[in-house]
Amino acid sequence: QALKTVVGTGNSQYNGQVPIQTSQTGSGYQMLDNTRGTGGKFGGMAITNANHSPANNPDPGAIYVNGTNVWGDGQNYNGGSTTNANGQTAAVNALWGLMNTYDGLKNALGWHSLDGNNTATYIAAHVDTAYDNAFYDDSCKCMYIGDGSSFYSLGSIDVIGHEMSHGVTASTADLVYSGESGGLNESNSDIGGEMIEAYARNGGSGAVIPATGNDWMMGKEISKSGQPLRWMYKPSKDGSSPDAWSSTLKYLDVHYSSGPNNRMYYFLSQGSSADPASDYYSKYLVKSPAAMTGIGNDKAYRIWFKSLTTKFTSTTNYADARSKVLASAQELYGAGSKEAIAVQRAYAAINVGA
Ligand code: ASN
Ligand code: ZN
Repeated sequence: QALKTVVGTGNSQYNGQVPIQTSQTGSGYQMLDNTRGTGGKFGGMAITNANHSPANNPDPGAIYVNGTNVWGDGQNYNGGSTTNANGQTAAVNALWGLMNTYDGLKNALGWHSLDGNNTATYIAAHVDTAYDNAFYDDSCKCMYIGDGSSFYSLGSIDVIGHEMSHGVTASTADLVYSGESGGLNESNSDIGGEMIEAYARNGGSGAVIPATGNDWMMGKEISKSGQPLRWMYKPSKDGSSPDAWSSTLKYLDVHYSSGPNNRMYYFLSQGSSADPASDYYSKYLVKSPAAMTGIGNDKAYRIWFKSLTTKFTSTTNYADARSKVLASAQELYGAGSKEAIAVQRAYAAINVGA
């Protein structure tokens, strides 16, 4: 019997009741969305149950099934069954996140699934036990999310957008995951996570990335402490990430060397007037807050995404990124455009100049 695509109801943990695209089988429903992507392991975008298989040798398990098309209880996973309503909630988070990520990339950027060729991907929920991480695995072009211990279940929209963005990087620039290129790889995922957050928060449709809706903090929702994983607007708030480029940036963990580029992107989109106490006006080339007017999420992401997918190479560093992001802005908006000037100022503000 051919699977019928239907819209179910998910009780998500971070976004209330959400519509989710599922399939009707002979006996019930499954978390297979065969409207988004083709091929891959399941022939469509899917959520599976890793059921605590170890993160260092994970088994994605089978697609989630249910007797009705209402899923999850909206509560954080409490360590019990991975298949009852409480266990399904992580799967609801994952499917809603994936649907929005897929739609944002396709409708706004014209990019199909993670590889641009519309290859279907999947997320395996409940990997490992009380696991405080989520990750992308290029060998399966898929993602795994843990239940968290010091975090809540790792299924917030920015985390899923982050992991899926690793898949885009892997099939395009393939930025080496160490040194400055590794920082740019991580920053691209933080940027993607935030832009998808803005997209999802505004209804998850339309051909532009909305100007507002994201919080410029990675993982705020999954945090039990109230502290996000990373602050894009001021990376040094984490105590480890620098706010500006220096020659020693390349020695840091990639989740810290991402900081300056995250801040560059924040300035590019939002301008710097939101942070007037910053030392950047005096220290670097930006002369005044008014000089650093942002160009908004949509244009910033178009410029960045074009650079990642058509110009960056595996060894692109901060200086190379600057020249390529500037070239993208010039190609998209013109050589002397305000968008191109904003790119120059945003990089100058993190100590990366011509
Ligand atoms: N959640 C982490 C990330 O996507 C996993 C890792 O360290 N690669 O960056
Ligand atoms: Zn990452």
